[in-house]
Amino acid sequence: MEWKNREGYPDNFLWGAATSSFQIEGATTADGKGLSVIDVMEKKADITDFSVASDHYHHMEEDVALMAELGLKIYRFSIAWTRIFPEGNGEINQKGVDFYNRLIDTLKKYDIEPLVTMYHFDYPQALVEQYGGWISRQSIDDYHSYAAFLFKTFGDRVKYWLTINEQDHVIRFSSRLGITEGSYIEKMWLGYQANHHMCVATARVIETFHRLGMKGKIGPAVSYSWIHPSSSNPADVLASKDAALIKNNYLLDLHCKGIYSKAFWKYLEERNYTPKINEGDMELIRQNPPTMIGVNYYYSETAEAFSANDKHPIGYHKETPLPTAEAGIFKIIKNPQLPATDWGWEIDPAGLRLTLRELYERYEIPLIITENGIGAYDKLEAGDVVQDDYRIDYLQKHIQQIQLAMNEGAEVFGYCAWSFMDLVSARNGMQKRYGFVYINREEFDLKDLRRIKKKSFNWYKEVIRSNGEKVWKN
Ligand code: BGP
Repeated sequence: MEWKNREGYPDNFLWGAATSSFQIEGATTADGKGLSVIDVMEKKADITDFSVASDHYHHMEEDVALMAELGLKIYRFSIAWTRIFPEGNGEINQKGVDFYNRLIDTLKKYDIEPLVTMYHFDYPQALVEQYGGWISRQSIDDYHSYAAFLFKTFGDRVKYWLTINEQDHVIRFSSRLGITEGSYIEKMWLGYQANHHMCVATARVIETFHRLGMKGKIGPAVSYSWIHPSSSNPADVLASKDAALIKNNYLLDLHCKGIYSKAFWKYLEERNYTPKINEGDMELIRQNPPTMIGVNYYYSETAEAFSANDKHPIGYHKETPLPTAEAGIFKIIKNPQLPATDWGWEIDPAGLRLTLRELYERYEIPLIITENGIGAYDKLEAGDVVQDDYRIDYLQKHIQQIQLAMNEGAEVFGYCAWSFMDLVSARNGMQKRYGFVYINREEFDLKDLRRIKKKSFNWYKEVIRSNGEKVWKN
């Protein structure tokens, strides 16, 4: 719809930016930290010097001062489980606890609300070695003990908690579960078992959150790409709906409604992916829905129908990290209407508006955008200048669409751009930069790790100062 009148952002809207521990902290083995599955994986991949990342561990005060200069109201970061429990369970590492206490206190000093992700891909490697990690039910207890410790230790200052980041990605990238062997089908089945355990674990953690009388909000951070049909052919429309179910909606149906929808369960059955569900699991999940949903949105996708045939029977898939095709359901194709980033992610601000409306209409739970941004090959020019106009353009158009979705009834209470500073991309090393702050290093040449404000830094500062009005002006 187009509107004659536009309502502004509410005064208490939480303008923010996000990062995650393994992507910025570095210091992967400092002060007693244990190894995570990501540490092990990145070491093998060897595409960047990951052990230093943006060296936030040693620049924390300087980085938070820059956040304050930017005017952030909220900062999303994750706690590295293995800094707190190096083995995933058992002994606590006080130095890890001290680091996050310092970070939270520094944020509070500047009146920046901490938004804590408890687990952002960096699962303790030791738990994989002890019992297979998330594929064992034991994982539920260990995640719960870790989360309860965080509530008791930091809950006096932290109001907003994200349980698990992008659970769907964790199960589809089997290396993030610590699984290195097995066929695609075996890995998918294990993934859905892990997925079930994560849902039960999340519900237990939310139950404890309420039992401890914690103030604030809690919920998962999900990745969501809006899925358009490739044409008005009803077969393509059905393909887009089914793709949305399998890639996105199944997970929030579980977290928010406590159900495996009928179509999704049949999908799992036909592929032999069905997880083992214990008595009481679904009831526990149903009784403990999240009180907020974190939305990570970068791009939309476009699906067309993909009929099963002899060559591609039902269950066929390409061996790609995320499903881009499943015979008998859908195939993701390029959308000729949309521009794309250097990595082929299709830029679609209206897709974010559609996502927010869809999620709020489906679940009626308050939303916060926990990631949104553009990865690019930024160039540092003479005089410490980074002219990232493409980033300003991307963020401006997305922030406009959020406001429109809110005008149309979606309850959104905050926005965290990805990312506050340059960090190691989850898949593409340091060359793919996202931040408002440039970190002066290359993949292996660590240079001086100097912090440099990009053009987008000053622009976003003005967005926050004007409570969003800036995005409607050039
Ligand atoms: C999300 C992750 C982030 C971040 C982002 C961008 O999936 O939650 O950690 O990395 O995607 O992805 P990438 O770094 O692969 O460009």
